[in-house]
Parts: sequence; structure tokens; C-alpha cells
Amino acid sequence: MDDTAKFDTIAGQGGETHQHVRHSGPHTPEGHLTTNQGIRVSDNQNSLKSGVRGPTLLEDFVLREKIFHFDHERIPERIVHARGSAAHGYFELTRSLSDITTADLFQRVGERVPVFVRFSTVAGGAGSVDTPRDVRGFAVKFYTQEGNWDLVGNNIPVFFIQDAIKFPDLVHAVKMEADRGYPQAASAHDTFWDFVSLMPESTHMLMWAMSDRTLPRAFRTMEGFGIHTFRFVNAEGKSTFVKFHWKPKLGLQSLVWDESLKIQAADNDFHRRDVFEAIDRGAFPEWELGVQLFDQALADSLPYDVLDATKIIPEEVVPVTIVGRMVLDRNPDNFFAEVEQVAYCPANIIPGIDFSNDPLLQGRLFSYLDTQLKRLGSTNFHQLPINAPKCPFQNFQRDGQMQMQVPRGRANYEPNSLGAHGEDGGPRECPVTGFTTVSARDGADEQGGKLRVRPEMFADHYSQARLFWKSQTDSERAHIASAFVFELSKVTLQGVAPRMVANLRNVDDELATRVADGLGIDLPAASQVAREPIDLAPSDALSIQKNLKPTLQGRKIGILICKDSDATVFSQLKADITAAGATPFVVGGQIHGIPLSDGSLADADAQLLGAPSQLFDAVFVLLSEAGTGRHLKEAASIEWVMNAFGHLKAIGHMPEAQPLLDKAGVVRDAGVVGVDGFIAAAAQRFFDREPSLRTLA
Ligand code: HDE
Repeated sequence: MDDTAKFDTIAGQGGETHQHVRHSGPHTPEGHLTTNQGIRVSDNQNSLKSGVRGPTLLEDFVLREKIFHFDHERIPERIVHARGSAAHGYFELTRSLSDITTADLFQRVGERVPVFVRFSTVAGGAGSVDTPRDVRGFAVKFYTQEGNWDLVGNNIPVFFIQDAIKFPDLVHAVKMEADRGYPQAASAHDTFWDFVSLMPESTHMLMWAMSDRTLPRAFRTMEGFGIHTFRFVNAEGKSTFVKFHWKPKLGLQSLVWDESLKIQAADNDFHRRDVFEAIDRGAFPEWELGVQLFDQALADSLPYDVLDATKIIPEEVVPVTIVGRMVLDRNPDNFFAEVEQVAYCPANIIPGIDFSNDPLLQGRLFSYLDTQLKRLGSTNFHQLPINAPKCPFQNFQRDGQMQMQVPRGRANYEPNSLGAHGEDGGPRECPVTGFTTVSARDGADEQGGKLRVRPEMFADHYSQARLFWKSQTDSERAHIASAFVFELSKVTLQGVAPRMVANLRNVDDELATRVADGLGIDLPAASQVAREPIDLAPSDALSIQKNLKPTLQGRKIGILICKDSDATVFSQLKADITAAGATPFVVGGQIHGIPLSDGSLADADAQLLGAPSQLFDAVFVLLSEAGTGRHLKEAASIEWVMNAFGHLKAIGHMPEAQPLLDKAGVVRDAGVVGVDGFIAAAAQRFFDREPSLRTLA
């Protein structure tokens, strides 16, 4: 048979013509298509039939094996954090912590450790959109020389609940409702608000969730937090409390709500695409790792409990010390094998780091290992390439489904004396360098006994919610209040919205009033508090807008061109944008061969209908006079400009394009500029513009 033939047309019986379709493959032995048993496949297009018109024969092992494997391609998606994207990279130590921890990766400045990082939304299924209002997962697997350490964090430093026993309730409440199967990837519905309004401990997290923290512009522009208090342990066995922070090199950036909704319509994969493309073009996402270090005496002096995952320690109280940087520089080769099969677990910890008694953390230590067995189907999931440590690992655990290792010899137990008989006795314990647990008692648990209780200070549910509110800019407060109004406006259960507003009165009366007014309900009395809230000093670190970096690095700038667009401005703009570290993205009525003012032909990166302005950080309207005339009759062009303005972005434009700006309702302000000044403007959002554009609560 001719291996290179693409099509053979065979004259069939009864005068019919049948296509016998074959694809050629490379001629190297490695290139041959085979079955999973290594048998070369001669025809991957046609099943084996009895006669030309069938039926298909059961004997066809090539067909059966292929369809059998396909039928089983899906594994259960993660019960939470189902939708995610991940990348490879490294962590590099910039400041040694050798006096504080023996953890190998924190010893020698300049040394690098490979990492695999997965970002995720929480509530939606694996095929849901990238930009709902939701918390984002930020899970890092460090492949250290002393084993794998997983720092499984989120982009918000607190959580909804204080005790793991409430997690199934929380997740049931936020996911699509049990009878109707909707809404997908949204917290704006009855059961979520019913639950959290009955759980005052959620209030602090709700403040974060209703802020723009849950609308990140990109994974590259969000912070990450380990949330819980952990411990570092040094060579003397002395332990120090630690909280982990990831700080994005590009600074914090978020979307505005209307923009995130419109992105859902334009590009479901907005965040996934952003991180993949950034790595592909060499703009490697980067974060600094910071630690807050403190001792028991400081913990005891705080008016909140450091074991309570609904509390932060403001950076102004315990500063964040930067100790390293993380760079993501390689995309996965295969989404399923790596991103789907990666199994994070907060219990994966290395010598020199230890857990605290945070009851949320303690529950997580069980959940992740358990869920991986369900998801990946075998206790041997740690042998998958993405999960396997990059240092040697050996023990006496044996067998199980999908065992990939072939242990030699008779030693599958210890102690044994096989070594004394000339055989391999297997590995031994390491009393000095092995992992040991800190025997510290975290101060508070001396009361003893087996109790289903919470420490007294956990009952303060409002002081830090108030601290968060006080730390925001006016614009951020308006976003928070409006988000509460939007979400609660979707609630149909009687009594839920007033109950939530009653809780908000304990945070701040002005917030509660704005939400009640936005909903059109009477302001309810404040709900009863279990512990009187206190006033804490505001913290600038909690605000996004106070931490924006006016940089063009990593941003994407849309340029709308047409026939006769100014060629000089076009090339200058592209050069300036690129030089500033951003990506110019050309949008046109057509994609190919657009004649510019000097007769040269330009190609667009996308057609106007496929590239609405919500996909860009700033836009430039590079239309000629005649082109502007045509675009005045084009709804997509008017929306392009109107939405850029509504999403508080810089709009650069040629004087000739002014009629289009007028038609789109653009009012000149500091963000509406000509060629000069565009690069500076494009690095910012113009929040001052917002009150004149939309009613905020
Ligand atoms: Fe998770 N969480 N979680 N979680 N979590 C999972 O493990 C759980 C919590 C976080 O990209 C699951 O592999 C419990 C806090 C991330 O693969 C599951 C509790 C924080 C990811 C699970 C929490 C997180 C998960 C589902 C309350 C921030 C995605 C699939 C005690 C510090 C990891 C899986 C990835 C995933 C349980 C609360 C972060 C079911 C019981 C707090 C980033 O095991």
C-alpha cells in the first residue's frame, strides 16, 4: 500500500463510487500511528465493514480501542475551582530566611525552584466564562529539593467561613441551584445570599467579593494570598508565624463591572488567553513573594485571632517582607495532562514549614487528598508527571490502580533485616532531616477537652469588614455598594435582602443606606452582634486604586484603522506602544490589505465585529475623514468608542474622527487625547469620569 496517498477512489460494486480516505504520515518509525498496543494502523479513516456498505464488524479492534478511549476521556471536574489555567515557571529567592526556616527553597539567594501555578474561578464549571464576579484561585506547586510544597491560595486574603465544616454548605449555596441547575458561575441568586446573610462571619469576605478584587483585569494583575497563618521553623526548632503574599509586578488592575459582562459576550477565554499569549510572546508574568512574620506575643496583642481565616493582619501592623520572585515562562504542553491532572494539596508541606491550628486549614488538609482520589481515580496520582516530586521519593507504599513504578526486591515492609542478608532493605527514616511537627500549642487551646466551639474572638464579624470599607477610595466604595445592589436585586426570597442590609449596618451605616436605597427597601435595624465591632486604622494596601501602577507594561491597545488612515501616525503609534511594553492590536473593517494614506497596505489583527473595545486597555481611533463618515453608520464602531469611554479607558483619536466620538457621546476629559499624550493616558483608567456616566449606589 502507498503510504503517501491521500485519497484512493475505488469503484465499488453496483456502480457506486466510494472514497477510501487515507492520510499520509511522516516516514520515520516514530511517526507511525499505532494502537495502544503498538500495532501500526493502516487506515484511520474507515472502520472495518462486512462489504462496502457494512455492517461494521465487532472484530475491528482499531475502532473499538479508539472509541473506548474516547468514551472515557472526561474525568470529574473539580467540585470547586473547576475552570482554570496554568503555567510553568520558577521561584527565585532574593532574601534568605535561613535564620527563620530550614525550608530548602528559602536558604540560598539566587537559587531557583521550578513551580507550576494554576489560576481558577471558584463557582463555575470547567466550561464556564473567565470573567464572572468571583474569587480567583492562586495555587502554586513548588518542586523543591526536599519535596513538593503546595501553597494553595486565593486572590483575596480572607474567606467566607471560619470552620471547614461549613464548606459544603457554602459551596452548595453558591453553585447553581439544586432544582433548576442555574445560574452558572454567579453568586447573584437566592441560595447564596440566603446562606451568607445567615452567616455574619461571611461579611468581611463579602466586602472583598463585592469589590473589584473579583473582577481582575488578568491573572497577571492580581495578588495572591495563602490566607491562613502558617509556621516557619528554624534549625533550633523555634517557630515563627507566617502569612504569604504574592504581589504582581504589573501592579493591581481590575475591570469595571459592565466591562466584565461585555467581555463574557466577546471572549469567554479572556483570562486564559491573556496568560497564554503573554507567555507565548515572552512577556512573562511575574510576582514578588512577601511574608508577614510575627511571633506568639504579637499574635496575642492583636484584637483578632490569627487563626481566624476571616481576618487579615494589615500590612501597616505587620509589614510584608519581600523574599523572592516568581516568573511564569512556559505554557503547558498539554492542557489535560498538566492543568487538569495537577493535584494541589495544602497538606503537601516541607521541613521548615508547618500548619497552624486554623480550623479552616485543618479541614482543608483532609479534603484535597480525598478529592484527588475521586477526580483522578487512583491513589497513585502522585506519579503523574505534573504531580511527581522532582526529587527522589521512595517508601513502602505499594500497588493500587495504575501503578507506574516497578519496585524491585522483597522489601515492602520495615523494619526489615534484608540488608544484613545482602538484599536491598529499602529506605529508612530520617530523624534529623525529616519532617517534624512543631509541638507548639498556638496559645489558645490550653482550655483542653474535646469541644465543638470557636474561640471567643472569632465572634467579631464586623471590625475588619469596616476596616476594608474605610480603606477604599470613593470610586471603590461606589463599586462595592453597587455590587451589593446588583446581587441582592436578583434575590427573590422575601427577607433575605433586608437581613443582609441589617448585617451591613454593623459595617457602616452609609453603606447600608446606599444599598437599601438602591434596592428601594426601608433601612432595617442593625442585626444583633455577637461581639461589639471596634474601629481599626484604615490600610491603603487593601485598595486597588491606591495601588495601581501607571504603566503600559502588559497592556493591550486597540487601534481602529480604515482606508486612508494616516500611515505615519499608524507606524509611530505601534512603535511607541511596543516600546512601552504593551501590545498594539489593529482592528479594521477588513482584515487584509487595507490601503493607508501613503499607499502602503496594512493588515488588521481582527475584524471590528470580533474585536470590540472591551478587549483592550485603551483604544486609538485612527480613522480618516472619509472612514469616519462610513463608521458613523456602523453600530459596532459607535459601540467601540462608547464602551471604551464607559469603561473609563483612554481614547486617543485623530481630529478627523471627532464626529464618531460625538456620536458615541464621548465628552472630552483627561483621558480623551490626540496622538500626543496617548501613551501616558493609556496607562491609566479615568475613574473620575464614572459618576457622569452611570448611576452608582
Ligand atoms: Fe479549596 N478546595 N477548600 N480553598 N481550593 C479545592 O481541591 C476546600 C479554600 C483552593 O487549581 C478542592 O483539587 C475546603 C480556601 C484553590 O487545582 C477541594 C475548604 C482557599 C483550589 C477544596 C476550602 C482555597 C481549591 C477542589 C474549606 C484559599 C484549586 C478540587 C475548609 C486559601 C486548586 C481540588 C487547583 C480546590 C476544598 C477553602 C483555595 C474540594 C474543604 C480558604 C486555589 O479539595
